[in-house]
Amino acid sequence: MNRPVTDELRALDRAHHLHPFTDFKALGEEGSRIVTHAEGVYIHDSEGNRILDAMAGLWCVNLGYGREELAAAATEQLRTLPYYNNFFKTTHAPAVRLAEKLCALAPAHINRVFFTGSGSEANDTVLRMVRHYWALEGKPDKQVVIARENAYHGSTIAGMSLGGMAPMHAQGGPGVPGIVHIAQPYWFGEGRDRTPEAFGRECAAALEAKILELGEENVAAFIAEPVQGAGGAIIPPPSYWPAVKAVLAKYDILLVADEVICGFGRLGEWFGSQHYGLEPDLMPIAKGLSSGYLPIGGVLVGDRVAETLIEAGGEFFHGFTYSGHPTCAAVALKNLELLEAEGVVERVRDDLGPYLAERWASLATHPLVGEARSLGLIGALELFDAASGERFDKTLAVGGHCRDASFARGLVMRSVGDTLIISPPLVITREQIDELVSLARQALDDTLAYLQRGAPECRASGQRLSGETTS
Ligand code: PXG
Repeated sequence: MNRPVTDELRALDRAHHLHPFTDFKALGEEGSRIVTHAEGVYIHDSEGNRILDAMAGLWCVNLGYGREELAAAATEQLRTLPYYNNFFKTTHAPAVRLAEKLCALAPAHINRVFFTGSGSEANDTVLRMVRHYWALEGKPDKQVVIARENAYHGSTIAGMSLGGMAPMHAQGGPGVPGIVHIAQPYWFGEGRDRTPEAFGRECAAALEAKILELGEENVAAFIAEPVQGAGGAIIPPPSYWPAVKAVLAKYDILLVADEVICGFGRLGEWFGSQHYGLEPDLMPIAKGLSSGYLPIGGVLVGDRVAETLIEAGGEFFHGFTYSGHPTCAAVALKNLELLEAEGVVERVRDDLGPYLAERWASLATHPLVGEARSLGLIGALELFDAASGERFDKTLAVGGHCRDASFARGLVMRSVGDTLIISPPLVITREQIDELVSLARQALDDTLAYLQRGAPECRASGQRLSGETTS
């Protein structure tokens, strides 16, 4: 450990750096962990710890850390053409080749892509594009987008508005008008008094009820993550998507599948939509597109929407300086080529996903765990009080405590309230999955010991528990 450098960086961080989604004051008191380097599925910090990164950075490092081929692709492109735009009738090979590759991987009805710099920008693009589409179709009243509570679609104003995160809606003034939210298919959190089957159908029925309430003639699109990520790795009951598909088939409404997390192998298919047999009109993408090595996103645009936009003529007044950035595109293309050449997506589907499912399910017998679920390489543990079958009092911050215990044991998990979630790099091995599950069990044991030591008394004395401050 290099203590002077760590101390210096912590002090400078406190003095000058406002972190995303962070309580600035609390983090200032606690100080940041400084990540120095990474390889494979492990990150290293400045205090000499090696930590298994079961969040793949922030749901994005699908190919794992330290891939020389990606560094080489970036270097080569930086030397040849580091930047040029795609405005004013120009383009360049990396953007074109990446567009072609993405359309080859996407379902057959998707043959166009609009590039952005991030997932949030992708969803801003979605909102502008669906409304423009309906205007071109001569139905300018079709403006409203139906989204879901507790969804995450980004942190720009449009991304936040499409998302259903109540704390985000409560800050920064009003969001974009014309966006409404319906119930999420979160069985453990909101439907445990029904069967998953019935609850899934009920959530789909909420979509139809909302369409009827608004009037089909006013509804532009329904947007949803195939599996909700940031909301808590919420895998819908098996009845949900078929019932939603049946509703959408009855009405002329576009389907937007937000693939920012589910895309690029996470669920064992190239896109989460393919796992559920969806045929979305639009698919926002980012994160795993470049394995997070460089920032890039986009919207995959199905033929129905693309053909109208193209045939109508007239400019679509939308785009970003970094739309199709050549260096980001070159890295993304190499990333897709490597995922394909190494059979990563198939391995998640046929081997690693089923293996994780079996190992992860073994945690369900732990006294703190109410449910252990996974699909592909996404997983969640729902913490609860086995004695009562109820959630813990929020002030105990049990999830935050477990997340910190996990970090201390050498495993990055993320907590969303009292839900612990994982989304490891897709190149994780079976042995590393064993290590992940064993470290998660130790973190659960530590958390149980903390509760048995009398966490409520800690609270009553006003002691702050580390980890309750940052999400
Ligand atoms: N859609 C989905 C489904 C996402 O998960 C975005 C859009 C926005 O992407 P950008 O690139 O603009 O961040 C995301 C991002 C978390 C967390 O705490 C998740 C995201 C971002 C930040 C934090 O789990 N997902």
